Amino acid sequence: MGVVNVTPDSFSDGGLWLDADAAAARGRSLVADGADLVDVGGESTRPGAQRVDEATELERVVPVVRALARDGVAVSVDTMRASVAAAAWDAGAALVNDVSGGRADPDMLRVVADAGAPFVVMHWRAHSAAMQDADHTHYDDVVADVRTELLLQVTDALAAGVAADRLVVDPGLGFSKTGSQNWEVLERLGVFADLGHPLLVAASRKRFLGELLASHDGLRPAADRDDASAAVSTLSALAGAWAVRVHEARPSADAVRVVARLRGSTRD
Ligand code: PMM
Repeated sequence: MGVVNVTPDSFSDGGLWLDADAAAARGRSLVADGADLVDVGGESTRPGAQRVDEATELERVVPVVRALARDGVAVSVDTMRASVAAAAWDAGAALVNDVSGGRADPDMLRVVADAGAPFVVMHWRAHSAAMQDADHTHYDDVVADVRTELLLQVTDALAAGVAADRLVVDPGLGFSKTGSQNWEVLERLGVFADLGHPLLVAASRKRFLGELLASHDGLRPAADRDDASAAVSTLSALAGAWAVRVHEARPSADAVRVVARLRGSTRD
């Protein structure tokens, strides 16, 4: 899953793809580099980010989804808003990726269920402005607690009528998690791969990688975290992930192919 953030302020690629034509071109180039899906988002969820209004989000996302879908690209829409999910679905999106896993908008699960859309349920506790507060990053055991809370979100999605075979789960690296909590989740990814739904892992360019790679100049800048991101893609694939969400597709697409070859799911 390649990322196109149509935002001025995403930490990873903010401002690069604000123009719809540039964003669609970026999506096509991610596909050329090996992405099977392109994730289009119009709202930054970086820690501390304020919400964008609905009209702006629609204006950013829908033309890009439509252009890519028209070209035959499988598009996921990264949104917490039911109205944006519905408009993107109508414009040809193939999947709804909601970082709140149905928690932020009371209409989201119904819209997804009615559309019959595949749906990513990400572990989520709070909006970006508050998600890194001490009370939102407290866990007794981060892996066990995230698993329990994610299963509750899955239960709610099923109760709202989303079909079990349409659900993808995601532990939400960096969302209400400290750096060391992200590493604990990565160490035990198998717990999430065993939940009975495809697993999506989204570590690409995140701060905990910048911290790992920091030098005396400070954090490694976001755009220089792609090698480490591909390393996480390798370990995610080894742990049984269905997809990895990344900003540069080729290193991760190659890593996934290496793992698939070792696992015997591809042949020479
Ligand atoms: N992270 C971001 C955005 N969307 N979607 C899913 N499913 N999982 C994530 O962890 C996730 C996401 C934030 O990263 P970005 O600003 O680079 O897009």
